[in-house]
Amino acid sequence: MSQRNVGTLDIERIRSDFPILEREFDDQQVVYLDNAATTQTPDPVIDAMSDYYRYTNSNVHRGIHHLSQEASEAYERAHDRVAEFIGASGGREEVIFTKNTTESENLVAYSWGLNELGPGDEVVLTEMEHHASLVTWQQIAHETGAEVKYIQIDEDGRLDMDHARECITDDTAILSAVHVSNTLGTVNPVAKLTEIAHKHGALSFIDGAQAVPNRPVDVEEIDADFYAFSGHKMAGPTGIGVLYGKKQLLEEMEPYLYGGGMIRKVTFEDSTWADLPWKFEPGTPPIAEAVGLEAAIDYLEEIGMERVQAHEEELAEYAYEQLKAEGDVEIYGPEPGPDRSGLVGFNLESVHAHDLASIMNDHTVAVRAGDHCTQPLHDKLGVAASARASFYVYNTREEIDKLIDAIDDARQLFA
Ligand code: 7TS
Repeated sequence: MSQRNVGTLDIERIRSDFPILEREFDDQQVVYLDNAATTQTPDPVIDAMSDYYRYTNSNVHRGIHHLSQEASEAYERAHDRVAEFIGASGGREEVIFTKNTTESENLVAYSWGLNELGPGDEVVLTEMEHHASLVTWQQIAHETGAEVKYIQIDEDGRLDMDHARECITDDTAILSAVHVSNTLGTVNPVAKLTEIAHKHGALSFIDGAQAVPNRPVDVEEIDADFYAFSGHKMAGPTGIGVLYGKKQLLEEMEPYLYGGGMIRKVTFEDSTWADLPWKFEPGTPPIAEAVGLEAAIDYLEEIGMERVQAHEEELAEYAYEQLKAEGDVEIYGPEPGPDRSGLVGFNLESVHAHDLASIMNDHTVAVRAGDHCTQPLHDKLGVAASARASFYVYNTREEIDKLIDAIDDARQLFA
């Protein structure tokens, strides 16, 4: 990639790395504003993965032959690269590759939660949790007799921190909080929440699926015990997610998936486990995806995570202002500022979110409509669904103008 502009992003250069953005439907170029669901993949990531399949493909776990050694090295190195990217000083031992954020949540819930929780224990979530965390902890609580509590949100879609202090008590075993809400765009004070949890001897699990893609994240600054995210939301491939965990905790935890690759010694009677992180990575892992994730990190770091964040915040602010100026659009989440990320959830008064998304699709504007896997939060907002525009490094103000045109069209059609 060429040298980028300092301060702002060289958007044309970046867009040229994403061939999919040139796609047209009905002679209109696609306007992709569904990045919170999944981001697009730049050429360097696609190339890294296709080169892997062309020239290196082999199974890992340190086979004797050259190809397996090369594949193993690439796979292991990707763990180091992720550790460095999120500030995990324990290196690869603190980075487990999973399928996605959801699996990372399940790993901790089953491996730690099922063994550690019992009646009298409390799991504290927020009202803005994604189902990945909410449903998972709910089920573990049902199975163990633990109780789930929710930190409320205020009218602006921020966490009520006084309520957080009430909810987190000495009975709290774990706090599981979303770093950035995929529905409200709220950026939560996860370091503060973690500090409160730790004061009460509880662990903290942070869902960073919507944070790691668009802002610098340092898991040790947050002091999170666990932190999870997905490759496909950060210019990387599907099929790979990350669970960061503090080494000592991971060492103490039992695996919850068993099989080859995660063992040290197996007899007919019993088995012992491999070292971290392999203890939690049974079977053939996502090797090409790990190579792709490393390439995605290289790509984002070359742009600079501060600039990724600044670009998204600028677009979110522009979208927020434009939507507000419409007069009949209800916008969810905080006003633009440091605690709002690069996505905007909204509803047009007279039009159902699904109809709105369908009209937008007629304009080749891709947004998401639905409950965004936050049904209880939508219940609280008093709506069944919302529309959501979410931005990434390649989006422009002109694309937001097209979103607004589509809204104007929808209003006329349904008037
Ligand atoms: N946590 C948050 C905050 C998310 O936004 C998502 C996905 C997940 C967890 C689960 O990630 P996965 O990679 O395991 O699927 N969110 C969305 C969304 O907002 N629209 O589609 C997926």
